[in-house]
Amino acid sequence: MVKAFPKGFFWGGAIAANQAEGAYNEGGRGLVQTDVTTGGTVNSPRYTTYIDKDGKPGKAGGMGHHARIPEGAKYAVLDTEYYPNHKAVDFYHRYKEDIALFAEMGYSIFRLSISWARIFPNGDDVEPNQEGLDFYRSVFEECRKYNIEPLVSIWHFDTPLALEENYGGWNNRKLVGFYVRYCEVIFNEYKDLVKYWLTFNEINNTTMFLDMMGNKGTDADYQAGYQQLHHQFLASARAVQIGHRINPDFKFGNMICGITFYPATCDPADILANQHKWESGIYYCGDVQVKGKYGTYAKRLWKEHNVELDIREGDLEDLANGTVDMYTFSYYMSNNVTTHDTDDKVAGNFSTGARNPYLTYSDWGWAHDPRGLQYYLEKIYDRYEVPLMVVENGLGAFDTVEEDGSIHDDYRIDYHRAHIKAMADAIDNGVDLIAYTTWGCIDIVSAGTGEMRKRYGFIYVDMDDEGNGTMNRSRKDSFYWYQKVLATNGQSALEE
Ligand code: P53
Repeated sequence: MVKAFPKGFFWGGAIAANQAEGAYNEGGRGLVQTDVTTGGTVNSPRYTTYIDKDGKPGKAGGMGHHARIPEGAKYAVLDTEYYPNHKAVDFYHRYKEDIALFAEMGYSIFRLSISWARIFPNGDDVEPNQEGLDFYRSVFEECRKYNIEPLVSIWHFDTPLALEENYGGWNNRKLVGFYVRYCEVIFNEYKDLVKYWLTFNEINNTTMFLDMMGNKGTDADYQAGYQQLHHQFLASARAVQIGHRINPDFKFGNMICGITFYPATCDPADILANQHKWESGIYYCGDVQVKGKYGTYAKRLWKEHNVELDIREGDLEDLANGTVDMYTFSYYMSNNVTTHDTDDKVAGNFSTGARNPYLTYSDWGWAHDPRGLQYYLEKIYDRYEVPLMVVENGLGAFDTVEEDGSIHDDYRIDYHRAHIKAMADAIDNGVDLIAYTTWGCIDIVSAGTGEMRKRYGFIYVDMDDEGNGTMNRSRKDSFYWYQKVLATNGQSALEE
């Protein structure tokens, strides 16, 4: 049988508000954590900036909720620093031009996120911010104009900063209520424009990375991480229930950072360690959100780190009643798990473990592993049997602009072609895969490093790591290649 993508398969691309929009202090928007996060590189971290209790500026290593600012300090934007997310690539003002380019490529779906702080600038405001609501209405209408289905992430690492400061972020159960209120507002507002929603982007990152990248999470880190996740699971489950009442046609997805883990050797201890990494890193969140209950191994995980979860009456019923309709995930790479000491380690941002001799690695240390995508798809589909979406996949790479302005990014084309073939193989093996949205269909600010030069787009944006450039958009070779793939429902990639 000839392999093919099913009729009506969704093809498109994905971005996130804080990495693309810019306009960080326009339209009544409140601050989020990336607004106080500097740029970094593959070898140097991003920093979170603050003013300490004595009024002295400072910066703490790490980003998002992993950054630890001193007691009594307040997050602050400092004059001495450059913050790449402030301008990002100005999608806020250029969305019409960008969506027209996506339509030219032939998108049938476009994944973007709503910035919570545009709707509720402080998170706990009584009334939503009308300018924020109008902005996304206009973006969704623009998509509809071209028959592009919006796929909307409700949270993409961007809790309003005021909720972090005044409530302690997701450590606080009150966040569940604030999130659900935000969801109710956007569901009612966009119920005729948006059908597909993702509740939390890469929800599993909070605990999955605690024992990766050289991290050694303490019991306190795990306690906090698992409690934050419990609150997010509840928030997601309640949002799903409310959403289905507001519009029974809504389809909800979870969203998992999908790393395929392999045992580095056939030592049974490695096989087991790998199985346990799947449980703690990948299944833990998927099981709650898709099956509606904590996994069989969850108690062991909590015990291992002396975690005492605050689970209240009714919580488990909420989780059971708020399961998602589809499983969605990002996929960039695989990782090797081993109990053995090894000198041959991968060092890159967000990739760790023993080097896999069968794979090549990107300039940022991410393994190029299309078979790992097929493996992930088949394993996950067999576990849950709900429709799957690959909502992020791409290659962060340096691009060179030729004198005539062209950009020959064959490496990116090769990366996507191989992953598209792997998806077709998984479909051939019975997997119900319904969508593919490539990451950063347009160049945007890297989440991990804050760089512009780690480019993922099929559309180039003229802008460097210090914010210099015209921000003009241009088409890379991959743009024309993907256009052909979409025009043939994937066939041209399978035949190359
Ligand atoms: P950047 C870690 C590992 C895999 C994916 O990442 C990850 C992360 C966290 O950065 O994040 C997703 O930009 C995330 C996007 C992000 C994209 O992968 O660090 O959902 O926001 O931009 C690529 O190269």
